[in-house]
Amino acid sequence: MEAGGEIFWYLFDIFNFWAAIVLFIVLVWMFHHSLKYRSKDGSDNNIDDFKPGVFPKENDDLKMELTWTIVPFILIVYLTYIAWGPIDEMWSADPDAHEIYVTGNQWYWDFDCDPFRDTENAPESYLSMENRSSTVFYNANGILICEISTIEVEGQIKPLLRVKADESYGFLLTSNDVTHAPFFLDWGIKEDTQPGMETRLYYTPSMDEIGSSLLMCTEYCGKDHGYMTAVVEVFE
Ligand SMILES: [Cu+2]
Repeated sequence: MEAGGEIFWYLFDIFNFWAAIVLFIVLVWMFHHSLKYRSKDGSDNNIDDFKPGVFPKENDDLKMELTWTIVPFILIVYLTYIAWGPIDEMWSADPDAHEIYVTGNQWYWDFDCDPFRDTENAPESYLSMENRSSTVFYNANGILICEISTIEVEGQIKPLLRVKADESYGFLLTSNDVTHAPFFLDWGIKEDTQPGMETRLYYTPSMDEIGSSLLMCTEYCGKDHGYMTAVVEVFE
């Protein structure tokens, strides 16, 4: 399974590309100057006659100062701008997404597959469904979309959330006590959960992400924060 999704790898490549270019320029500059301006044995090593605390005005170069201020500034603004891409993607509401409720508690996660749990105007056909449940959801064609159970991880029972590849999901997040933050480790997305407030996260797991991965709490929430994990499984 390849973690992170398409947009993550796109950013990873661009950041590496610019990091390599900046590193190359810095190294060439550094070695060139280290060798070119090296003092020779026996030569006067204060050839420019520098005095402590006095800036040598004749060495001033406004053009150069502006260049090394403006060029990195433009690069940083550009990288910051494209880094918003994943945030934009995971916050873009998809009206057709299957909704899954996620509630943080000290110190466990509650998942709920019932897409109309908190909605009074759920369609009549849905409310009358016999097999309506908070732990399993089938779409109108009877295809399994969401399933919640438990799994044993290193001797502890953890929640297991199963979702289908290539289906769009909207995670509706809240908390019953303090701030938590589910981090879908292999999808590279996370968002805070707040008591009395609903936050959202949208994601479509791909076929490349079939398999199990970890969900961790990434907002320190007390004694057992480190054990506040769950398993997320993407199936075909
Ligand atoms: Cu926590």
